[in-house]
Amino acid sequence: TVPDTQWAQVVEAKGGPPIYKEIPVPKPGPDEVLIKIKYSGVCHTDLHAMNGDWPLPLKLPLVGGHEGAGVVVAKGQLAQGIEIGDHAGIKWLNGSCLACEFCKTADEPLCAEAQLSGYTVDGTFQQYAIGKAAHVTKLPKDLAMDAVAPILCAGITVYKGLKESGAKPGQTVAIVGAGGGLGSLALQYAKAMGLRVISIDGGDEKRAMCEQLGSEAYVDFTKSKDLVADVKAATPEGLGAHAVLLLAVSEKPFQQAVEYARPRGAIVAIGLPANAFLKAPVFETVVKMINIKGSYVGNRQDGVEAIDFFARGLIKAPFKTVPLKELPKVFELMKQGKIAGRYVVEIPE
Ligand code: 8ID
Ligand code: ZN
Ligand code: ZN
Repeated sequence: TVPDTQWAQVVEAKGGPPIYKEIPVPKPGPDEVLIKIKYSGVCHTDLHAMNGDWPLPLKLPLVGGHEGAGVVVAKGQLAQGIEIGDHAGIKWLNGSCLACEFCKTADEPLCAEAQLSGYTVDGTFQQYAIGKAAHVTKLPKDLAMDAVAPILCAGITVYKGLKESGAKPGQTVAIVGAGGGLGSLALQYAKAMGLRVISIDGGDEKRAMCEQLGSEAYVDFTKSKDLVADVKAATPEGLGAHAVLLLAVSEKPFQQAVEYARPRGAIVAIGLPANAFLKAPVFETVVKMINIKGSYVGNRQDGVEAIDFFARGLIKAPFKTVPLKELPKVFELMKQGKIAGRYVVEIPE
């Protein structure tokens, strides 16, 4: 049976920290399910949310978290396609109208009415979380819930970003921020999709992780004297990368990527550093026919496909697990850029 109260990490004011406290268990509406969360990944987006980094209004007080894996324990009368006892994941996109042009054409992340887990509605840093039945991702029961949790945002997002890049098997993708949560998964998806990877990040711990995950080269942005030359030198014939995935929480790479993209290359902006701008020289962008675009999470089918890659054993990214209580420590490490891969919080029983 579902209790009336539960433990949660609650952001009560902009800037945080989250407060570990007891709050009421929410009740699912007609088209919603209630999920008992077992594990939740910690995405840098959760830190941006707490700090109010973006020009998008935030719910306060807020339970953050949007990479939650658990078990369905209650559902509304109109919740279809999912049953009590099913394993399911809550993603960043908690719900959308399902009726607008974007929803009707499989672009539901672009829906003007989109509800966002751990941002406009409470998320997965609590024992019981709500998701719209149409948007939660069913998880095969044999999947480890700790390892699968980061797929629900980081995995889906980088998988979609790689598809949006148009890079083809055998081509080279430069992953900027490869040592972080999205980056470590991007490396795995890229490899599974037949791409060759150059990693860009800082420090030897991240170097070791990237190489272990199959990166062909690692350029350390904290040490390189000429980052553009070093990245180009690592690409076939020194011509530059066919695709660049920008995952860093820093503006500089967003203003540099055109220089090491190959002619006809694609630059996909995914990271969301506060107050940052993309900048590119018009001349080089034109004469190299560079394609610059943004990519935002993924639709429901991207979620199904990203989980399927994981279920087939193709995605094995490192993660560390700590109890939900220790979320503030994870945010502290994240702020300092000290996390190689992902942290997952274990939600108490
Ligand atoms: O749908 C989307 N577009 C989406 C979905 C999910 C997350 C966007 N995001 C955004 C997050 O909000 C965040 O801004 O993607 C960004 C990365 O999220 P993350 O992977 O969860 O963050 P992280 O684990 O802290 O990794 C960031 C990495 O960037 C490196 C850091 O060292 C770290 O490993 N980095 C930085 I900061 N500056 C760099 C630089 N100049 C850099 N790497 C290379 N060059
Ligand atoms: Zn996220
Ligand atoms: Zn819509």
